[in-house]
Amino acid sequence: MTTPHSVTVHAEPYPFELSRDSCALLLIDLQRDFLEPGGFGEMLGNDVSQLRRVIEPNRKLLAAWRAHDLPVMHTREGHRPDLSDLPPAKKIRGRGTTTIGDAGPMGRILVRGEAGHDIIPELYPLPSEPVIDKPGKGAFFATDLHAILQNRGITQLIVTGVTTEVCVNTTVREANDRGYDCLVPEDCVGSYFPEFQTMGLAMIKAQGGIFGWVSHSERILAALE
Ligand code: TIU
Repeated sequence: MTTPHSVTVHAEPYPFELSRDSCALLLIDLQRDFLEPGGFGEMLGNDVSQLRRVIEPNRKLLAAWRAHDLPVMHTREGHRPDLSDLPPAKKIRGRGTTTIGDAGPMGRILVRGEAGHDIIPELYPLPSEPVIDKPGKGAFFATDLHAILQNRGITQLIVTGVTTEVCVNTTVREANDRGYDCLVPEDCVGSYFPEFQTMGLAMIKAQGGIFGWVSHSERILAALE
């Protein structure tokens, strides 16, 4: 629906009516352990350059959201230092020699308060921007994100971050089931695997936008200006 405070963003499968009054930018898990050389992601053999290309477009989108005084929220995947919120199945998954909670290259892996768990400096949250600490892949599971969004009257989410097929996709699906409209700018989400990047985006916009819309940060910025 077009309103006086809405702008039209060119998107697939059809244009997205972005309401300035009710649209938050949600940045998913842009954490040092996933993106930085020498972090946990790279230790597992992943090519972090596939994720690092999202930093600059996210920086521009974040700057625009802040300049327009629109709501911004961040998430981090991680666990309590005593690991009491870490499911045993998640702890042993992958059969790795080093797993969540163990000492890693930037502190204990995916443990809150450790250096590698924190958000990269390029996209660091302002004190006024809520940071949602989540124990799962989806940002709604076992967090207060839904309550915060409802309290602020937010019904639309621009979802960015990493990784496209894991935490971004899970969050978009969770948001969709809770009634939110989600728009994913393709240049602002990243996967270690190019084929998952392509299919992760294709799944969102398939079947008439089964989970949401896909666009590009430049199209969102053009609509806002
Ligand atoms: N944030 C997020 O996607 N966490 C992951 O574990 N992603 C992987 O791709 N492994």
